[in-house]
Amino acid sequence: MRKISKILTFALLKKATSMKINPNTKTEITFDDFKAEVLKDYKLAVTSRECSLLGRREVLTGKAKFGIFGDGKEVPQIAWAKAFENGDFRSGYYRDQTFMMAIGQLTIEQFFAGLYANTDLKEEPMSAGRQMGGHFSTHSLDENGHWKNLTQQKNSSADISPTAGQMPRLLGLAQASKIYRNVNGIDTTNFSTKGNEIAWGTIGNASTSEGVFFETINAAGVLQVPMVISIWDDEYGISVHAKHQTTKENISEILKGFQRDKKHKGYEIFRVDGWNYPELIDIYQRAAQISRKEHVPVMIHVQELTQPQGHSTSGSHERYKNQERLEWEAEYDCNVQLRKWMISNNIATDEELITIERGIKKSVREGKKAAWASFISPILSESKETISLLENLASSSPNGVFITKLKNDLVTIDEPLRRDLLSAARKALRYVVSEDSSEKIALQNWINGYLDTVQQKYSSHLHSESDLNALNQSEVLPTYDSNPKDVDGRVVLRENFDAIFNNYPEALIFGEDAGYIGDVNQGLEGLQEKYGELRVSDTGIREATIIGQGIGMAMRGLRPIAEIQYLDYVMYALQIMSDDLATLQYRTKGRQKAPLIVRTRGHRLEGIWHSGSQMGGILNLIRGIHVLVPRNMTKAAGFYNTLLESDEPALVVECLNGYRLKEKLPNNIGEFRTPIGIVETVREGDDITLVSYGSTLRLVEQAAKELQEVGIDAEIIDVQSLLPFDLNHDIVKSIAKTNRVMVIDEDIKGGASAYILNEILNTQNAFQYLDSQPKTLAAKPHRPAYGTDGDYFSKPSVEDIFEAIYSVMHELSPMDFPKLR
Ligand SMILES: Cc1ncc(C[n+]2csc(CCOP(=O)(O)OP(=O)(O)O)c2C)c(N)n1
Ligand SMILES: [Mg+2]
Repeated sequence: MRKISKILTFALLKKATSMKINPNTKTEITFDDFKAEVLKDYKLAVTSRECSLLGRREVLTGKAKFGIFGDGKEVPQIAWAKAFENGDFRSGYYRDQTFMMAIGQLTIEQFFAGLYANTDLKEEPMSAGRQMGGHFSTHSLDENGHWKNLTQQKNSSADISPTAGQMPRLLGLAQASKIYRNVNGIDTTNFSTKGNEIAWGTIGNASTSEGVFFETINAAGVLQVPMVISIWDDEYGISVHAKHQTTKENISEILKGFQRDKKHKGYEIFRVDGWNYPELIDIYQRAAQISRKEHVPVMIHVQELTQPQGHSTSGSHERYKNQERLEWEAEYDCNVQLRKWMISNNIATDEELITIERGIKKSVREGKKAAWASFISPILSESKETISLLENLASSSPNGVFITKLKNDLVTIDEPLRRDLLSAARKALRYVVSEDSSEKIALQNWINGYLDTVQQKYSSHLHSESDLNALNQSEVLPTYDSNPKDVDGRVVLRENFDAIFNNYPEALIFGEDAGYIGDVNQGLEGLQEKYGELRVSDTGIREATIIGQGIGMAMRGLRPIAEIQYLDYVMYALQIMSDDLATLQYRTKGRQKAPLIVRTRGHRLEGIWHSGSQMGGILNLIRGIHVLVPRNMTKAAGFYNTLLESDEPALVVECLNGYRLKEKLPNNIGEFRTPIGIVETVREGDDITLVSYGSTLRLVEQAAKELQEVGIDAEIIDVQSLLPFDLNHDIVKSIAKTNRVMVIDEDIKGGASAYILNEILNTQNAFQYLDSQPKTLAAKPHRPAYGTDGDYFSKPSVEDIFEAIYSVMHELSPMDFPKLR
């Protein structure tokens, strides 16, 4: 009875809040109301379970490719959903289908549409078939890519598959509430009601072994943000038992030190059995209250959960769970326990529940059928079209029998995929390659049109397609007084950041040493004092969660600038940039965005870990994020100004050795904008085109001066923006004039220089203009050694650049340019 009275208290509260009555007002509710609420919960638990069971069958019979489901975790998710309010955010993983159903964001049909990979966003709103089922999201953006009002809906950030990858972002989603509550002047309309929103995380027990889990837990404790993390503990991570995963086999036990006490801020930690419905409801209510009101992080360790069908469709758990465990799981299955509890508390009889369960089985089957029909029917009608085109072609071609065979093969496929249609149509064209007919033209047109449409279903939205995308931002040149001041480069940056924080109340910057001392190179000097510790902040040394803070806050309408102290340490953050930030627009088909600016500094300085230029790796891994490599601080400041007007994420690499170099101070600070994807010709010449970027560019400029002295006239192009690359194809225009090209950088050979050369040769078709072999000049394959000589013998020097270019000219004209050595 104690437990029931807690539930009644909860139900009272819920009624009171949903009726917008002061929750303190006592409102009588009847046992019938209470019963109805529990029955509703049970129905949802059974519906979700039926989806899992039927989902698995859909995979085993071949209709879907892979399935990973939320069976065995239904009841805690229902308890959680009761505490989840409008404006709140989820950052979770593939077990959360019941929760998504409970907040009204996943229907039976949508569940199956996800399994079938329906590419229609209306049918499959999670990712339009881009992600495997079980990866959930809600729409933060409308069809134009503009913010919806997130305070009036229940939100889920889009899941990713890497275990614990949801954790860094969770931190930022929670921190946004803290910013909205405490920073004045931000327009909160679409994003926050006084910072009352909780960011709710979920993670599997085994995934807590990941480094980013611990990093996030620590950071949220330090930051004191409204984050509630639920650990779904079923003792396993696929086949690997907790004894191999977690010290003492118990995550909340070992995290006890995070518990807050009278002297220290920290976490509130709860432990609860996942089959205990009343207890779960009580704990989730308490967790929400603490976190929402006090902005205290909460951890809920939900133990004794099960996996009725094993981990996923790719194996059976009987292989690694013993009989005793399997029997225990059958008994402590949370749905089974809820059912028992209902009967013993006179909420329903066994017979009533059997009737309910039967009804649910039927409706899930119907939902599944409807989902399949809406998946297959457009393809069937496209298939009819293909078949008729092939029939027409066959009847008009001497090779008709072969085409008819292709057509007949297609006809025999009852449930064709688009690949089947295209494959047949494209093969058929080969039989009529030397024929002329209107039927052939019709098929060609159909293939081209179909490819255009279908390709988009898979390839759109790598970047923002809204009117705010970065490429829509036009250039504004810096302007200068007649006698401009020469200042250190870092002063240009600092003045510009000052203007940014002044102009954009929602902008904030954080990173190691970014706060109190104003970053290691003083680009933020004095700005914490001016804008406060919440907007210009120091963080712990934890690159992955610095990025996570940025992703989460950007997803809630803020404009974070996450600082990674040195380019070399982007490596710690690269996984989350690659898996989460870079894929966000793509994996939601443009329904979520995180316009995060990642600021870092790199290239030549000293030693292995302070002069990295691992651009090739970065370029390969973060497609979806713009990669900008300004040659000086004015260019860098211009990039920040452009990015803040756009809705896209970017990595800006400032030149580490450029902060003390003199630059003229523009008089339109905060306003000038460096365009993205546009190269700049910094020196004109006729003999060879030199393509470079960042710190190396200064060396190339020096070499060009020296080359001029021996009669070689080099044109220099600063790429500035590696991703996107030279959208106007200006480099090929230069090569058309010089007929020679060399790409020079300080990455290893085969890294960014190879990427650049590929763009020049394959995208810009420069080969037709070349009179000499196109060349790259890059660094040695080892890491750069320390010291001036270390640099000289590791990366291209002015002499290396000079000689490389000279030797191209020597090959061309040995008489004019005799061998140097
Ligand atoms: C980084 C990474 N490593 C490995 C995997 C493969 N994998 C997927 S789920 C999983 C087990 C996760 O177990 P747990 O966190 O306990 O969640 P559960 O599935 O038990 O709910 C593994 C190893 C992955 N997705 N990501
Ligand atoms: Mg597990």
